[in-house]
Formats: sequence, structure tokens, C-alpha cells
Amino acid sequence: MNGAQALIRTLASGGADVCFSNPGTSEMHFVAALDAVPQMRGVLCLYEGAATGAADGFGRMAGRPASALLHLGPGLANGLANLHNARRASTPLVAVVGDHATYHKRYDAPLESDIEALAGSASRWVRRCARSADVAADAADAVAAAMTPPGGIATLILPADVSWSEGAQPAPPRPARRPAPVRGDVLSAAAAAVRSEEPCVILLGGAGMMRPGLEAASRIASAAGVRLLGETFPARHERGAGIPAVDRLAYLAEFAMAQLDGTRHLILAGAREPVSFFAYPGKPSALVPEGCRVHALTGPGDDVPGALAALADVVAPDAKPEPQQPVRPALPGGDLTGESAAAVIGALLPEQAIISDEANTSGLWLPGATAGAPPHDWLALTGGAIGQGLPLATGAAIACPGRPVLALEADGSAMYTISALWTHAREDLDITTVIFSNRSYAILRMELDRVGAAAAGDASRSLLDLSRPDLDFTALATGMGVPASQATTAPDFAAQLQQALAEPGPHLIEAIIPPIG
Ligand SMILES: Cc1ncc(C[n+]2csc(CCOP(=O)(O)OP(=O)(O)O)c2C)c(N)n1
Ligand SMILES: [Mg+2]
Repeated sequence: MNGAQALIRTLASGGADVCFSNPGTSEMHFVAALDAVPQMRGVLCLYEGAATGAADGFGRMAGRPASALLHLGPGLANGLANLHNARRASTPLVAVVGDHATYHKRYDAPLESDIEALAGSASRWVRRCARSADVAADAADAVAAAMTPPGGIATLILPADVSWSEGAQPAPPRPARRPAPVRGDVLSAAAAAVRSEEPCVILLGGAGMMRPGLEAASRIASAAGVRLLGETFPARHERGAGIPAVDRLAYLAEFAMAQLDGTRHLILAGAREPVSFFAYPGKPSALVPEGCRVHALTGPGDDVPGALAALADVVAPDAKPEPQQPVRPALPGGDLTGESAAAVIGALLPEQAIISDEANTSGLWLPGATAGAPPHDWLALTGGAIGQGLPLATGAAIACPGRPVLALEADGSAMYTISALWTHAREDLDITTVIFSNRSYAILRMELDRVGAAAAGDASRSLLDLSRPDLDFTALATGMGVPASQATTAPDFAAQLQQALAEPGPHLIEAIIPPIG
């Protein structure tokens, strides 16, 4: 067996059995090995950012790594923005980066570059395979590294001759490390904070945004003075009717500061200490209010739901979680706006939907409109690098066949990785994409004022404007095999969304809406 076959067998038996791929010459033996190893599903992505984003979506929903196959340094570099988002999401992911044959590197051929340097920026683990006899052990180590709580990116650099040389054998999966339980003294300190009855916020993040963590947190919130908040951009938030609701910390620092105002104890459960997304002249970066004590109930790799349940058992042993009641907005009439589009989505959201949310400014009303919809998963833009949403939907749909996926996409962000639509069609994925076509980088128009940059001229305006020409998303989608329509009123949008959700396979609706503000 050659190195590539042993590698793929080892990845697949370790659970990394989908490979989102954009191959090149140095990966041809990897590609050929897919025929010999049917346990591995190769999925072609037409841009590396679409492959890494899909691997992120898969990992978030499957709880096990997908792999991404990338072509040397330039292929990895094209995939880095979504690897960055995956890193911030703590997604388990194995990136396989093909390289020149070991003996070819010294010739400095055109694609030669410093792969390790690029990989190091997003990976928690990087290894270069040296020999085909070792490649399977390297792959098993990569899967284990990716799965080590809370999850992260393992990058395996695969020279072409290691891939094509014989003498390899698959390796068995390594046992996964379990999340660490909360320490007694940490638990006592958090319990004392809750029992102080001083204003206390539990900031939830990571695994704390899933149902078991939310239910435990909801029990704790029955204690006097305790409020719950969620991190601004969760990797995966289970929400909807029957699940305890939690508001997320606002993106805008002034709103987040208002949410945290007066807090004396901030308990971190799977979340980092809150900071402003950007610096603004004269405004603070750290959002913890003055005089507030921070209690880290969990650190990276700790058992977040377990810690919350242990805290609930101490401070609220008899409390029951308080589930969100089912409630939906009425279908609106009239103009299509961010607000009326959100009401339509809230009214029609199907059971067990997965939402890939990159709606940006047009998404302001979505959390409220969908809070009481049937239970669903909400995947946010964890690392702030736009171009995540369409690929993330690819991976989520492949991880969860049978569940409807909604990609809620701002127009500017959609264009970064628009080729993901082709993979939606190629793999016949049940993804409904809604493009919020406000023909602008609306958030940057807002930020222009907020950072105090004096700009009102045509030159600056034109850099934040997506018209001249208008993007034709229905043409882009149909050109890649995705049936598409355009909506300009709320009832139009409702009818088109209803139809798209009723039919299997991918659809795209371009919702023409005005920019906010
Ligand atoms: C990879 C990357 N490049 C650039 C940016 C800067 N950026 C932030 S928002 C934005 C435009 C967003 O426009 P759109 O997606 O249409 O959303 P809208 O603001 O209109 O709601 C840009 C370019 C970024 N966040 N990430
Ligand atoms: Mg826009």
C-alpha cells in the first residue's frame, strides 16, 4: 500500500471520513487513492476557502473532524481565512497540505513556499510526514490533535513522494482525550459569587451554548441576581422552542457595555473575557465593567456543560431549566426589509434547521424573530473573516443529511466564496441560501462614522458600494446549477422561501433590501 492509501484509510477509520478537496499535481496519489478507499468521501470545492469553510461546518455539526486537501503553500493560503474562523470556533479539522517530493524541494520550483509558516498561523499542531512508513501514524496523531478538547486544526504536510511510495500500513485511531472536569476550588469560588446575590452574569460560550449547558445555566439563573449572556459569535448555538433562551453579547461595544453595566461578578463558562471587536478612538478595548470580578469557571479544554451542571447542583439543586416557549411572528406584508425578511424566516423556519449566519447588518432582527421557532442550530461568524457562510453551509449539510440548512448571507460576504454554490449543486445539498442584497458594504459605512474617519466624498463612498454594476445573484446561482429567484416584497419572499424549503436540493433567493441606517 502506498502512503496516500494508508493516510486516507487512517483518516477515515478515525472518523475524518469526508475530505473537502482542491487538489493539484502533488496530491494526485491522494486523489487516486480515493478509488481504493470508498470509506472516504471526496468533495470537490472550487476554491480553497470553500474547502476549509466546509470542513469547519462539518466539524461544528458532526463533532468530529473533516479533512481539507490543499495544494502546497498557495492553496493553504487561499484557505487560511476560513481556517482562521475554524480556529476561533475550536472546530476539529485536519488540513492535509500536499508538497513537492522531498528531493525536489531544493530546486526551489515555482510553487515552493514556507508551508510551515502559513500553517502555524491557524493550526495547533503541524507535522511534515517524512516517510511513507510513518504517514499513517502521523495521520492518527493529526486526528487525535484535532479532537483534543476543545478541538482545533491539525495540519499534515504531505510530500508527493511520501504519498506515492509503497511500504505503508494504516494505523488504528488513538483514544480521544476527554474534557477536564471543573476543579473544586474553582467551583466554590463561582458558587460564592452566585450566592453573594450581587449582580452576576454568566457568559456562555463554546459547548456552553448547546442544550445541556444552557439547561444547567438556566437552573443557575433561577438564583437571585444571576443573568445569562452568550458570546457574540458562537460556533454552534442550540436554540428555539423548548431550549432555554440566552441573548448574545452585542457586536457593538457600546451595546455590550450596556448589557454588562453594573455587573459585579462575571462567570466565564466556555467564553473568553469580553473585548471590543475593534478599537475606537477614546473608547475602551476591554468590556468587563470596573469593579467587576471575573471568575473563569472553565478554561480551554474543560468540560463546560459538566461545570455548569456542577454549579447548578450546588447553588440551585431543585431548580428546573426554563425552556423558551414556542412563538412565531406573523407573515408580514409590504416592503422587503431586513426586519420583514427576519419575520418571514421566523415564521417559516423548519424543525431542526441549521442556520449558517453571515447576514451581517441585515441580520439584526433575526435572533428576535427566530427565538421561539422550532429547535435549530445557529452557526455564527466566529473569527470575523467574511466569506464563511456559504462554505459552512456545505459542510453542515454533509454532516447532517436530512436536516434543512439555511445560509443567510450578506451580499458582499457571499462573493468571497460564491463558488461554494456549485458544490451545493454538485452534492445535491438541501441548502436554501438567502442573499441579503443591500448592494453595499453597509457595516463599513457605519464604521466609517464610528472610527471618526471624516469621509463623505465619492472616492470613499465608492469603496463601500456594491452597485455599478449590480450583482445578479440569480444569474450567478443558476450558472452554478442552483435554482434561484429574486424577491422584492415580503409576500414574494415568503412564497419563494416556502417553496425552496419544501423542495429538496439547493435553492437561492436574492432578497433585495435597503441597507440599514
Ligand atoms: C476576510 C475579510 N476581509 C475583509 C473584511 C472587512 N469587512 C468586514 S464587513 C465587510 C463588508 C460586509 O459587507 P456585506 O457582507 O455585504 O454585509 P453588510 O455590511 O452589507 O451587511 C468587509 C469587507 C473582513 N471582515 N474579513
Ligand atoms: Mg451588503
